[in-house]
Amino acid sequence: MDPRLNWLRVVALLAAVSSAIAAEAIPSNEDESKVPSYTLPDPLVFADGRPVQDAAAWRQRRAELLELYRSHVYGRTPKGLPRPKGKVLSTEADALAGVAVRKIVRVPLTSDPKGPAMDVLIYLPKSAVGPVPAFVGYNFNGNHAVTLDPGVPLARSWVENRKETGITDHVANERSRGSEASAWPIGRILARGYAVATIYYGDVEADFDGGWKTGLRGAVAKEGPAHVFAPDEWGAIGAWAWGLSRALDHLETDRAIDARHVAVIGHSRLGKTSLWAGAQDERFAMVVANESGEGGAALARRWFGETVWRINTSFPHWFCGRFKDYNHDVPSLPVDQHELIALGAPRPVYVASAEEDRWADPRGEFLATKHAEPVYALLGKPGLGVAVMPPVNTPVGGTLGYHIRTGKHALTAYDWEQYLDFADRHLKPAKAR
Ligand code: GTR
Repeated sequence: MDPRLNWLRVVALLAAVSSAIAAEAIPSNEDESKVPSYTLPDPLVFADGRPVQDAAAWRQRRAELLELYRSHVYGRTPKGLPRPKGKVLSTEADALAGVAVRKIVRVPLTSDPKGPAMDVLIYLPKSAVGPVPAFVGYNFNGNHAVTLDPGVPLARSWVENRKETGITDHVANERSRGSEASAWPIGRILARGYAVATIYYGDVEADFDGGWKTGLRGAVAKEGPAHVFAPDEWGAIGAWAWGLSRALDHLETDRAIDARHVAVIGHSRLGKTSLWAGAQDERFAMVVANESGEGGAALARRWFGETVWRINTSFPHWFCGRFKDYNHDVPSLPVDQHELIALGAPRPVYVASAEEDRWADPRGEFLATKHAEPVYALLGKPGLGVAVMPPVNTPVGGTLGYHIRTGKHALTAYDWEQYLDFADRHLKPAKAR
């Protein structure tokens, strides 16, 4: 036989083996003893090895890190996107049994009047005497799901079918009204002196692979739904993060809101989104990531809970194409998530976990926050103030905050109480506390 044929066989066999390895699932792990040793990239060392020794150098390193996140993890937001003004659709001076002012604002996301637009639901404490600090964040099921307030219209965009909401045809219905209210204790937030603004994330892009075709990313792509994404173009998290900044643009125009003191908050995939929004847009005065897990606050290099392979396989639309190159090679990622938290510096960032939410890797979330501390220290800010992970239900922190509470994966009243306390320390003038 022609010896070249044998060589061809060997090459073909090697190719088959390597693609089999590449396709191999990286299962989740919930055994701490199996977590491999790893070396984290140092946020205070430039890619070329120079140390970051002062605040001015940190600004440059910050730009370098943002660029790494854009090209390897979340993708790049297209330049020069239009930012049309929001339009107040309605104002109710006597909402929520008289304790709130409710506003509903439609913010177009493109210059096409028929293009995607998001509805921002705002509640302000009626008793406020001046502009109030605010929390802004996405909800999962529609603005009507965060409250029983009948004045909030049902979401107009595609919604997930869920048993709890009784939705079976991707169209919001009355039964789903209030279904997410436990994650949004609006009365309590207002009573503590904050406004709350929330948006249905599906207004920006429906959360499924292909949802982009009818969302913001499809609307701004030159070829529309026929667009083929380059490896560093934005994923859904990038698009959602962009929407949060557009919500802040609107809040800046509302005199009832102290727009210099707005916290961006999100749970789970929306916590990943709030971290990325806060990293890019320094107008957010505080960032809260509730149980944001893989691709959020959890260290990717720890093999615990969800893996990079797993998240890219289950949710191929969330991150940029290049992130998939790391499915089987996480140690080569040029960043890890402590650096995403550090991009919040010197602003307050709160990361939270839940004991039973092992999928999100609570220890990995704590450690990422801990490893962001050197950047805060360089900028003269206290970090967590603890050396080891605190016990459950014991919030800790200075400019970085952290807690792990008992219970499951959810945004709860307990979590909000900690965020409100943290916000009192960071977003309110001392005399107002
Ligand atoms: C899970 C996903 C997590 C987290 C969560 C959520 O299925 O694996 O990364 O984002 O969804 O958003 O609730």
